[in-house]
Amino acid sequence: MIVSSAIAAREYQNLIDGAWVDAADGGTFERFSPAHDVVVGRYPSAGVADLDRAVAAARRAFDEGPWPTMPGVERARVLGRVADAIRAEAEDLAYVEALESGKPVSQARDEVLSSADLWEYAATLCRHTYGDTYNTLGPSMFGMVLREPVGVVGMITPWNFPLLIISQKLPFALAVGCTAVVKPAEITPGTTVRLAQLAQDAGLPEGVLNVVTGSGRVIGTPLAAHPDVDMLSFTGSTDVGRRVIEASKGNLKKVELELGGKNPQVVFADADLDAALDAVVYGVYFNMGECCNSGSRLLVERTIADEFVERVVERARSVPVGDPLDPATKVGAIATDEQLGKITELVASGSAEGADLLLGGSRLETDRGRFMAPTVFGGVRPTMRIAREEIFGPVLSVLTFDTRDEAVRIANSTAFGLSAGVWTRDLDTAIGMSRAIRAGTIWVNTFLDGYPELPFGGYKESGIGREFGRFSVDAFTELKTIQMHLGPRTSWWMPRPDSATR
Ligand code: TXE
Repeated sequence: MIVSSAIAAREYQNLIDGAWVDAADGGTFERFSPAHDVVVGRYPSAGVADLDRAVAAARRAFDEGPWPTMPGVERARVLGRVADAIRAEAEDLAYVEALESGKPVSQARDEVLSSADLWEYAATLCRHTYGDTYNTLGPSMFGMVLREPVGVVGMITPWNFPLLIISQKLPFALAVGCTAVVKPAEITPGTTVRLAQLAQDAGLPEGVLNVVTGSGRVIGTPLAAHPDVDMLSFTGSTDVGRRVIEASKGNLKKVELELGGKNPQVVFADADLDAALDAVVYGVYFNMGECCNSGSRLLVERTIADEFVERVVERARSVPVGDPLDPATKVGAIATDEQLGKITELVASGSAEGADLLLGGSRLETDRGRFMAPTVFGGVRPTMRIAREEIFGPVLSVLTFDTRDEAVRIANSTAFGLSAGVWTRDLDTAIGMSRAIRAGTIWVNTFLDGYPELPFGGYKESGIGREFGRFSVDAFTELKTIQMHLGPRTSWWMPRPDSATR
């Protein structure tokens, strides 16, 4: 395995009220590369005092403006400049992302460009957010519904797609005039801090965007609980999502959650099996399986199961695992020891519950870093932990079905409902499955595509609300109803002066 050398640590600060600052108590923490075991970033370890200052800045920037009332065209220009800046810095952002997360740099590059696309799309919403009017309430009443920014939005993001996930939230909130306090995952804060620099350079007014780096427990929970924060947008694990809801109850803030998944790819015998094979392998090993949309369950029709699974194992065996900085790598390092521990514990549970380990199953022997072998389990039953729990690693659980109804039952048999893939050439099966699977996104004869225009989010325990697209505006806005009376108003009980004289 190639292991890159000469990787230098970078120093970062927090952005609070337009100024780059250290933590008030001077505390710092380090992030190391999970592939190379060297320090790649040093960050302020923000505490509650830093968080309070960040929230106060966002509050002032919202209450006193000018951002929320600025003409949409001006906000659009700022967001457009951020998109251009992300593209201009794509190589460096991808490098930082690959080093901190362990993901292949080629994939990180794609994500950076997709992030720019999200900013560019959100810029269009600055000029295209509007309410409603009611001209049907009678001659003396006119009804208007305004969309107003919800206010200060707290954003807590995870480590698996740091720049992409903040770009699913932040530009959409900014587009409608919100201000923000962002807490990136302590494992991968680099690109979020860099993004804040680009946004500042693009002309975002002071205090509109504040970024604080630190632990979820120390500043994440207080951010979720903060009385001056109007909304919380969270992406991460379902467990922490529950804790965030708990913490947010004090001021009943709006909460939007993107959580885990245990997503099935359902392969019918009539499908284009070569295409399905490629997408199954890609769907589960992309981003080392550290992906809420990971296609971690393969549901395959029994008549083709033996041969198809044999081909999946064969293909999975040849997936290039290695140094994230090597352009040929498709599967990089696992983000943390804790995550690797969770993966190996769940793999052990699969064997203990009687599933057949067909490939992998253990950590790879390397001089440095933490790498997991692509793993496939056959003979999985829906009740096993590896069929129900999000592993967040390169582990595929294969289940078989005989009928479409059985496929639906198995697909819907977890607490999650984020996404699913359906592989068939039959229109009835494609539409029937798409309707029957309870998940926020269904891919038919494709997997893991995403467009800024199309909403994304989960059913059941996969989340609350939707990101992307024009629907994301719903989350970051409040509706205000204005009822306007026209002409003389009929009094409650007093006769009008003019009518008394008649
Ligand atoms: O996520 P967390 P972790 C899942 C995945 C993974 C597991 C743990 O299964 O194995 O989560 O990963 C902040 N109050 N996903 O621990 O803890 C934290 O600092 C407020 C799925 O990294 O959910 C980070 O910024 N905030 C997911 C963010 O929450 C808290 C992506 C997410 O971290 C907090 C990532 C607290 N008490 C992990 N504790 C997906 N579906 O995409 C932590 N945080």
